[in-house]
Amino acid sequence: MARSNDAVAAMLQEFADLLAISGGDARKVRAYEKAARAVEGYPLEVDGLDVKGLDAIPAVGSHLARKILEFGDTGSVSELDELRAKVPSGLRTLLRVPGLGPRHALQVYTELGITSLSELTNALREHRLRELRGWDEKSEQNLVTAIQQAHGGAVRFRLDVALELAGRVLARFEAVPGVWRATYAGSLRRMRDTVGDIDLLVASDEPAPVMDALVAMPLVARVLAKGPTKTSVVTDSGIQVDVRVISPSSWGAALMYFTGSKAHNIRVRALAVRAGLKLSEYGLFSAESGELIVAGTEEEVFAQLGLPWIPPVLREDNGEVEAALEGRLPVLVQLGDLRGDLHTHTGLSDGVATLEEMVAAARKRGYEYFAITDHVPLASMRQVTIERALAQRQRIRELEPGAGLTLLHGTEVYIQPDGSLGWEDELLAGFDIVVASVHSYFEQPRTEMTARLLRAIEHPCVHVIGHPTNRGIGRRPPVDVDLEAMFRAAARTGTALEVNGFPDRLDLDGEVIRWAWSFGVRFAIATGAHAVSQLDNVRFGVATAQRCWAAPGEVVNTWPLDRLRRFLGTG
Ligand code: DGT
Ligand code: CA
Ligand code: CA
Ligand code: ZN
Repeated sequence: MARSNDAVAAMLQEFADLLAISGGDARKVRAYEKAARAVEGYPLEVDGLDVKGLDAIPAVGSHLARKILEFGDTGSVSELDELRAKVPSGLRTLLRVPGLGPRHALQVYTELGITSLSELTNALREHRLRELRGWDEKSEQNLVTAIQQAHGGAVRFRLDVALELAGRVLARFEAVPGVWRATYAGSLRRMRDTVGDIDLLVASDEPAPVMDALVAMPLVARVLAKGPTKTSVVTDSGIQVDVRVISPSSWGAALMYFTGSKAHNIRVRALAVRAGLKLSEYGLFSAESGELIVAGTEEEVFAQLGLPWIPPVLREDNGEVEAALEGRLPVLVQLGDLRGDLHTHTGLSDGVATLEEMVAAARKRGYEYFAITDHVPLASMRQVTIERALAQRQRIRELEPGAGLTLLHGTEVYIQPDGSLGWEDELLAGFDIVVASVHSYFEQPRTEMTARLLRAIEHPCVHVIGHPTNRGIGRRPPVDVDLEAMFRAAARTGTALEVNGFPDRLDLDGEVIRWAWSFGVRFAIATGAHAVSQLDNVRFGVATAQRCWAAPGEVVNTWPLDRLRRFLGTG
């Protein structure tokens, strides 16, 4: 695959777009566009061509040939860099949106203040573009389709997918000579529910071999830009990866900067300014003398600003900087605080592992207790009759003495459209733990959905509401429910709300948890695992709870068994 041609074509296309946006000559814009297409389709690798060879490409004259050579030699083009500097970064981001084009990018940027793909998709969802001059319902829909096609239906990517991909690229970097450290930053390090792109940071005094290793990786589908300090590629799964190579001496400052969030960075930089300092990705400097004060580790930079180290999950400008200044950063729930999983499945319902396998895996994780909560009948599933559930209970009781942990025999019941649970109360009362969740009729109107969930919450046998809003990341919006009414009922009845760690759920999610917390709601961080490997998803549940400052005490499965049993009414 002629990858250098793609990179040059992307460079020329960016040139054309930036020229168009900054009011450049229309003929010149077209010339760059034509050259981009010609290079893309040219049978020879442009990397190996001299001026004469480049000149021979249709639509490429000696002027553009020199630009292409400069790009090949330095990884960048000075005239393009100047153009980039003139165009705000938000607007440049929009230029990369498929199907938008420079003219419309400028329009939505100036008229709607949109600076990112996610803001654009929100505006599309709210039908705000069709209000603009020259737009209508049809052109709006065309853009939606173009974005969906380019992004395989999802504009942002699942945390687990991004994490796995980042791990593969970082493993490659660690094998490059001269690399001192390599890690992920950006929204991935902050463990946001989804990531827009992956930001990787590499500490090395020799950037070139790192960038070469990256673009040579088979998983790279397209090189967007390749330079000595920053390279951006798109992988075969459609995720963009931005790689920055920085000097090991500025590791801490660079990690802080590229971890973000942008809003958090702005807040921290303002603190620096007030202290007569200047903070950048290169370090913390004296504003007056320009002398470097500190840059090596995040802890040092924070300390010089009078702050404790702030965990990345909190860096969203949600008051964490103020809290840090006042010494009241929360004690966050940690993975190690969890004593057990309260929502798991086996082959009795739709899981793929046996009861014995799940229990052995739970023990290996060091859990003190473990709940098996197979589903109850659903048309599309093998029936879990009460006989089979009771047989499972018997096996659990037999297994428990040698299991090395306490086993809870639970069930996950489906909340029917009217809020009933489909099982007799006497049967439900026989389970150690009952998780109730909505698995159908997601489209119910708000009043009905609220009444439905409230009835389940108020049911005396229900201990936990599973994945309470039922959103499916990239596939289904949350149900329409009066959250406040749900929180009040959960707090009043002592029903825990689940923080489901499955990466396409993460439900409840960050903002919602923080709000629920103010009502005194208790949470259960659980996986709903259907396989041994999925027990690992608990870490995403923990990160989700951490993002909204959850402390261990609020999470029922950090409690010792006797306290949990009292909560479940079985102690
Ligand atoms: P994403 O990719 O949409 O999930 O979110 P982030 O937070 O990873 O954003 P991204 O990839 O655009 O940038 C990574 C980090 O780099 C961001 O969190 C903060 C830092 N950063 C990037 N551009 C700027 C900027 O213009 N100003 C400041 N202060 N920080 C920036
Ligand atoms: Ca990012
Ligand atoms: Ca990025
Ligand atoms: Zn489940």
